[in-house]
Amino acid sequence: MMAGALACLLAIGSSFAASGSGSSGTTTTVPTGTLTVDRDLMRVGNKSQLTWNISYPASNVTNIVDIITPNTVKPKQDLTMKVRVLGASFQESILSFLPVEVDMSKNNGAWTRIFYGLQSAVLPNLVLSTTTVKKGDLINIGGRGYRDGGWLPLYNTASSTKNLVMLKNGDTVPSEVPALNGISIETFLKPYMDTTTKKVKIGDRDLIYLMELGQTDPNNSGFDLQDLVVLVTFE
Ligand SMILES: [Ca+2]
Repeated sequence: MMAGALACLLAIGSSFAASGSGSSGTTTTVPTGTLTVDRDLMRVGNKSQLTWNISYPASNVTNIVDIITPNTVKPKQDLTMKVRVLGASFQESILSFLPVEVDMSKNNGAWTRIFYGLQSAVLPNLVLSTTTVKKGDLINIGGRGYRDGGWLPLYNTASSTKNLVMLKNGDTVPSEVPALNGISIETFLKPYMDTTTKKVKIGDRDLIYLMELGQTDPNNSGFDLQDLVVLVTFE
């Protein structure tokens, strides 16, 4: 009886190990956990109680990159980084859009422009930048808007600011984003937010950057973190 139970446990353990290591690449970790039996010895005819406690590895972008506070990305391995702009809804009025810029910096070097233009120039499926990043590189993303003849501040992941929020799959959408009430969320943001659970819906190798370009006061109704939205994917 006891020998049969043990053989069963070993078989379960090895099948978990096989599926864990074979799924995708080198970063997947094997599920871990414990199976316990409620007694060491048993008479024939009695039943034992098995307790299961298994943790499956979270499929998450932090398996392949570290996040250095505030929001600098540091790859754990060599990767290809692709940048898309999902939306650039920086507006002067309801009908008049203003230009925005998206910049990238590697290893604290100069900012390089990835995108410049209006919402009408945004093609969310188009990869605007494909960059090879190496293990240990420091990757920062920034954005700014152009208004009244000049550039507003460049909000970026290297400095602490409420104007830029970087989120991964499953993160809770910040309360400033109108996804929380589901009314004034921008159409371009809808596919990436679950308005019921208030969580981010992106791939497990993606990061989404939400930027407020025009307002500086989070309590202002115009502070909605959807003036500029960028999606970064690591492959
Ligand atoms: Ca805004």
